[in-house]
Amino acid sequence: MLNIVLFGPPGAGKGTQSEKLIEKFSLVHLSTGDILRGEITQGTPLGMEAKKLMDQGILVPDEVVIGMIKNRIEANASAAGFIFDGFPRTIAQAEALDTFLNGCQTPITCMLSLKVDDEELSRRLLERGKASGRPDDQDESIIRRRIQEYNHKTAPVAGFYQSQGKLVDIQGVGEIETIFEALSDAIEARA
Ligand code: B4P
Repeated sequence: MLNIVLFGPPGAGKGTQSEKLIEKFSLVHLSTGDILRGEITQGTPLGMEAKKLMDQGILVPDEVVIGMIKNRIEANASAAGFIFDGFPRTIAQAEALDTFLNGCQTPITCMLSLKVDDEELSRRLLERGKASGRPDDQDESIIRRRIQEYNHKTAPVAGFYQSQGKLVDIQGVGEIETIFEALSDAIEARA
């Protein structure tokens, strides 16, 4: 079973590359950002609470996203594997995921970390914001807040997987297809 964590700052290309990787490796895509936006669209109480934080560029509480991910893994028990996109985003989330997957005897295979500089991230997100209507992509101060949240709470998660020998850095600037090939090679080397 392949369990891949696709990691990187907001706008690094996680969603873009996940779409291609799930097709190539027949994996189930679990994006906490997409799941939360689904809750917002449906107007659920969880979605309403999450929206207040997401619109400001702040992370949603750990217990909310951990519960969502566990439910989705259990609902896809016969999957060939998962791509975790935008999760884990804190050390607490990473520890909870490890405990859960080790209990199922299906540990994380590797973390693929997309490296993109802050200037390029802002450019991509503002560009996406023009078409997507996502409130968190339309304002430079909110984008800066998201990158700050990443540097403060999420970047240390790379060290968590590095200490297990599972971290692989991938250049995230360049042609989408070239980055996809580098990610695919890294997965095949560990499959
Ligand atoms: P996400 O939905 O995960 O948002 P993201 O990080 O901005 O998306 P992503 O990184 O996948 O976008 P992509 O680069 O593919 O999270 C949104 C919010 O939800 C968070 O701020 C937080 O509040 C909350 N949340 C989610 N998960 C959480 C968790 N686990 N814990 C707590 N809170 C959580 O795309 C960006 C743009 O770049 C696209 O337009 C794309 O076309 C473009 N692009 C991609 N690759 C490119 C390339 N190589 N060259 C040029 N452009 C490229």
